[in-house]
Parts: sequence; structure tokens; C-alpha cells
Amino acid sequence: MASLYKGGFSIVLKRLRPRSLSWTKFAAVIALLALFVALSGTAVATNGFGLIGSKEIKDGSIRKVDLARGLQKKIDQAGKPGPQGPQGPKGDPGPVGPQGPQGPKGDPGEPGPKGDPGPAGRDGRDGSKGDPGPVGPQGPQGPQGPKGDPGPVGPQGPKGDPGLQGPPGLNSDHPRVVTAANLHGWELLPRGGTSNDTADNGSVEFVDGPGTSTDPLGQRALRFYSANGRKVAARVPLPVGKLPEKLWDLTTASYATYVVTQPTANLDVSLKLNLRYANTSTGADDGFTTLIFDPANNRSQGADVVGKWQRWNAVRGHWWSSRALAAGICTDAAHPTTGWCTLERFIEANPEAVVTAAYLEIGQNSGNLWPGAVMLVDDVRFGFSGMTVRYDLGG
Ligand SMILES: [Ca+2]
Repeated sequence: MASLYKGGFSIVLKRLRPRSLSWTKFAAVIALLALFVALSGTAVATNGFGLIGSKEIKDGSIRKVDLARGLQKKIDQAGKPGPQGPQGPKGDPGPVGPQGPQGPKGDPGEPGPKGDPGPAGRDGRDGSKGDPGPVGPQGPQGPQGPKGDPGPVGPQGPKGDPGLQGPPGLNSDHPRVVTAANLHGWELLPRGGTSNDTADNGSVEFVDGPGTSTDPLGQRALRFYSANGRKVAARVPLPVGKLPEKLWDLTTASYATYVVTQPTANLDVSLKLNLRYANTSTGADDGFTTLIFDPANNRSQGADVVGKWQRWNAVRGHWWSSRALAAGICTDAAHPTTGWCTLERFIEANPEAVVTAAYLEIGQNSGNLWPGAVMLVDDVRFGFSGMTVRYDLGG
């Protein structure tokens, strides 16, 4: 680099000096600058013609004598600079500068999380009545209400189907099966019925018959047994719901017997009718007597045999009365004149007699003829005015 001209250097310095510095202070600064450049070789200065570097100082392009005298004096007075001291502490931060202009508006941030619900507010004032809402779903069925009044009678319906066939009528030949479970009005009287014995004289019960070939109706029959010889009986039902039947209306009275054990000859099951309003000559004024059909007095209908079913038709047979009659007849089976009589003869003499009870019976409360007697009865037919009922005893 070309050396500076002597005259030009002072002009350069004048141009470099700030007006706030005196020439003295400016000279000291230049001296320090020159010293610093000489040591580090990095300081620079501008003078309008180029840079003053350590090279110019070292190679003598700028010499001390080139400087002003005052500056030379200051350089001489300054002496050599001492070694570089340690780095001082960090200075305090400078004062806050003035606020800069407002920056551009930033982008909107992401929405924050949903906050907690606030406390319930107070009830508002009643608003105006709104429109009715839609009809809700049907609720559960309520309890049953009280029974309503009966409605008016409707028109008569069509004629119904014919009903089921009813039970056999009184005059039916269809037998009624009498068992212990369904007696059809029969009464079993092991104490003799009207005799009021305090203990059973024997038994009256349904049993298997002696054989199908000889049983007149079904497999079973009604068995009469007199252990002590006294009466045991079975009551035959009379028509229900009517006044006592007149004896003269008796149109059917028949039954079958089977003698199993006969302690005395000629003993068999008899049919006995309790009567009122007979023309009796003794006893109560109501004309009570018992009219008796006994197979022993009707051998024209069957022989005295054991172990054989025989049928007895009492309406067509001979009877006798337990009490004397005004007519003096039918009172003693053994008497040739007053002995047994036909039913027609008895009715003729006792036209007002009515039947109050009917029994099939064995035994005798006096004498000693019947102990151990065993006899069977089945296929009983009994009825008034042609209304006959047939009974299958035991089935
Ligand atoms: Ca039977």
C-alpha cells in the first residue's frame, strides 16, 4: 500500500475527529488505537484513502514523527501498555428499550377443554303455556274396574243342538247298578232296620255271585247273613217326591234269591211292605200293618231248594198281614180260612192302604230258626202304576 502523504495525514485526522472530542482526547485515542493495532494487527481505521493497519505501523509507513507533536507527546507520556488484564465481570443489563410497534395478529389458538358446569341457576319465571306435546306411548293396563250393570237382553239365539241322552226313566228295562259306592236309595240294615238292635245281627253286603251261569244279573249280588238268627234287611227305595203310593197301584214286585245256607227248611228271603190306612182290627189307629210275601207260602213259584237262583213274583203271589184285619182274612199263613191271600184280595179288603216302606229281609226276632242263614238277592224289579225300576245288585 502506498505511504500516506505528510500533509494529507493531518487533514485526515481532522476529518476523523468527532467534534465532541477535544484534540487532546482524540490524540490519546489514536495513540491507543495505534498501540492496539501494533499488538494485535487487527485494528482498522478509515481515513478516506484506505485502512491504517499494523502493517503500516510495523513497516514504518506511519511513523511517530508523522504524528502531531502533541500526539507524539501523549504517546510518550502513555508509556507502554501493560499486560491485558483479566476479563471483567459481566456488566449489568442495559435499560429496557422503548416498546416496539405492535406485531401482526397471531393465529387463533386451539379451543380449550370444556369447563365444569356452573351452579344451577334460580328458577325462572313461569313462561307462557306451550303447545301440547305429541301423544306419549300407551301406559300399563290399570286394575280391573267394578262390574258394570247388566246390558239389555239380546235377541233370542238360534235353536240349540239337542242335549245328551238322559238317564233311563223309571219304566226303563235298563237296570240300575247298586253298589256300596252308589246305593241308588237302597239302605243296608244289618240290625234289622226297624228292630233297633244295638249291634249288628249279621251283615248285608255286595259279594261275587256263585257263578255267571246262575247269577240272574251281573257277576255280583247282595248277600244277607244272620249270625244270631235275628233280622237283617235291605230297604228298597220307593218313588221319590210323591205322596205314599196306594197299594193297589203296585204293579211290579219281583226278585231272585239264592239260598246258600238254610238252617231250617223252607227259609228264604221275604218281601215286606209297611202299610198305613189298612183296615186293621188291632194296633194303632193309623191302620199300620206289615204285609209279607214269603217264598215258603208260594211254592207254586219255586221249590224249596238250596244253591239255585229262583225268581219270585210277589204281585202274583200270596201274602199275609202281621196284624189282624177287620175282614178277618190274611192273618195266619197256616190257617185254612184266615191264612194267606192274594194281593187283589187284600186290596179289596183294605182299599185305602198305602205303602210307606219296602224291605227284603231274612231272620226272626223270636224263635231260633235262622242262626247262620246265608242268602243272596239280585235283579229286583219294583214299581207302581207301571213305572218299574230294575236293580242290578252289586253289578
Ligand atoms: Ca247283580
